[in-house]
Amino acid sequence: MNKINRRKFIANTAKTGIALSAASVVPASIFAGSNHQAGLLFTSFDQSPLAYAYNALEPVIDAMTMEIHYSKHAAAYAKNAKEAALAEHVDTSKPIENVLASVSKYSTKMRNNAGGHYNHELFWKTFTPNGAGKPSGKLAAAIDKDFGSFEAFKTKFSDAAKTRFGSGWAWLMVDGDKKLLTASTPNQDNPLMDIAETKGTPLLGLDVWEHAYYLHYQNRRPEYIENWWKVVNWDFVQQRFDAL
Ligand code: MN3
Repeated sequence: MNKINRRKFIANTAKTGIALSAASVVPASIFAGSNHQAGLLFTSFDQSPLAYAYNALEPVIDAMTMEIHYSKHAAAYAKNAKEAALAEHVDTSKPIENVLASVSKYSTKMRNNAGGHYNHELFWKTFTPNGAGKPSGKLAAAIDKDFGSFEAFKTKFSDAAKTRFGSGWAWLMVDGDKKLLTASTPNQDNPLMDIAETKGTPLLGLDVWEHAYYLHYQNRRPEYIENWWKVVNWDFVQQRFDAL
């Protein structure tokens, strides 16, 4: 299924009320091929290397937080997701998105760790030391259309991140009609999961677990959120949007 047909299929599927994520309709051969968009839309069970140094995002995110977050927390999600996959007969050569789309059929260990692994793999890619501060092009136009303005979107997203009680994530996502939405999910859940209240494909996620900010910001989650905008890799977010 090519990109256009896939988009139509997803849109039609959404209209008929059948819940299917983009990933679940994509054959594994696309993921495994050489000319694919694995880094954009599909996620391996393996942890990818970081594209920048642990200290590259300072002062917004300090080096020690990055190191512990990537090499301990996120590494553990990846390891445990693989363990769960082995125990639950999941083919780890296929994108993890397939598991997320039917996560209700799997164990709590799978939900927490496959979710955690996916969320962090996306998270690392949405950072850059040289953030443009805001999107441009088609994504900027879509944000204006669906939220009114970039500032209105920022407020809505930041509110979702600030008001998530306990641990979780805030999301910018698209639904089957490519409409942009914000949402927040508890723990390591995400909008690809069949159990999610608001379903869609995440473009950008913000980790608001204390392990993501406590060393530097302590209890000041709003300050972490406000500073985080400075290191968002809008080029990457736009590429994801364009690839859907
Ligand atoms: Mn985290």
